[in-house]
Amino acid sequence: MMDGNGNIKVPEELKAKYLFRLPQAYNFADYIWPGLLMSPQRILAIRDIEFQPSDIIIASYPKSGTTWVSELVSAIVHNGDTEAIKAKRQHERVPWLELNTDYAWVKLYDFWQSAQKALGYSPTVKEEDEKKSKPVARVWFTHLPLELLPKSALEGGCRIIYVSRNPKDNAVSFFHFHQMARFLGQQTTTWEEFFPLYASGDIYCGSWFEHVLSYWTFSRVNKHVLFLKYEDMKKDLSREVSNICDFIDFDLDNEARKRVIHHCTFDTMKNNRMANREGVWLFNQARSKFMRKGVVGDWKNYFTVGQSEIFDQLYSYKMKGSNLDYEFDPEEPFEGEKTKL
Ligand code: PPS
Repeated sequence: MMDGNGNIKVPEELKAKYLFRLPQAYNFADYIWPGLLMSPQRILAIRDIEFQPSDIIIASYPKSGTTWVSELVSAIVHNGDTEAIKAKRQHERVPWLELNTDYAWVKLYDFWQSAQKALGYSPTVKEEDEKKSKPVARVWFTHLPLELLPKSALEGGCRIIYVSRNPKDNAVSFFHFHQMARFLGQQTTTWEEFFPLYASGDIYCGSWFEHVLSYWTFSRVNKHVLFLKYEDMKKDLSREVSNICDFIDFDLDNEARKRVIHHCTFDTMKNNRMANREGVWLFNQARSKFMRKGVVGDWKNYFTVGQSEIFDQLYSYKMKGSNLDYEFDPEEPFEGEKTKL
């Protein structure tokens, strides 16, 4: 399946089927984009955003732990005031950088959200509490490939936290995501169809290898970029919280730190409507939960022996010389996050 240059050949009709199933799909800068959310105009316009040094961008290939890191960073910059952040949905605290906010449906959604607050169906924050819990930094998340990041971010104008995940678990999570994300067409694509598309990178956000390796190389020569791995966070969340705090020069006292860690465990986040994307129109959680399993090693339930062998070959080829490697198997059963306090 892989040629001598590390390319995976995907039948043309499979690629066409994927594009057909992706609502308003278009090609821009050599990537496939879901037209329900993003426009070339928006992607070009954000190239010129001027960031402040305290701003933080959380970047990732989709399904790598973006929401997890977003909740962690949001909790940290709110000084561990987890009660305050429970009163606001994550996307209000950590917006999606490349989302085209000019679309009528986005405006309608914002209006609906405000109406829910006004009618008391959704928590509201009192003005005095809003002031008290003001975050010390602005935070966004993005799935943009490195070369499309705003220029000011590339030039060190803000901090970037990149989170990555082993590509086998990432593929499985992305497969389920395609079934529930309305903007990806709630695709009924089978795993057999999805696997070659993922391996070749003929999908939204392109190749995992290109995305991750470009940010990895960038992080090694730029002090304003922190590179994280999902598997490290599963192993020792406390250590990664310290890592993030050091990176953004922020001190959390011990109590605040405990609160942040508890607030960001899989079970707490799964049951927190403000973090689990419940009620967000973009996702049909009746098909698959956003907070699905949150484990390392779920790929074993999907990859056939043959697919695993092909992927291992591809992985060795693409990652060679990068000095970057991932854990694919949990060392011990992951019954819950190790939260060394
Ligand atoms: S997205 O749509 O790209 O923003 O998705 P993303 O947030 O990057 O990834 C979603 C996966 O991350 C898992 N997740 C977590 N795992 C462990 N602990 C916590 N707290 C946590 N929060 C989110 C989520 O369950 C998705 O992985 P899967 O494997 O599908 O369960």
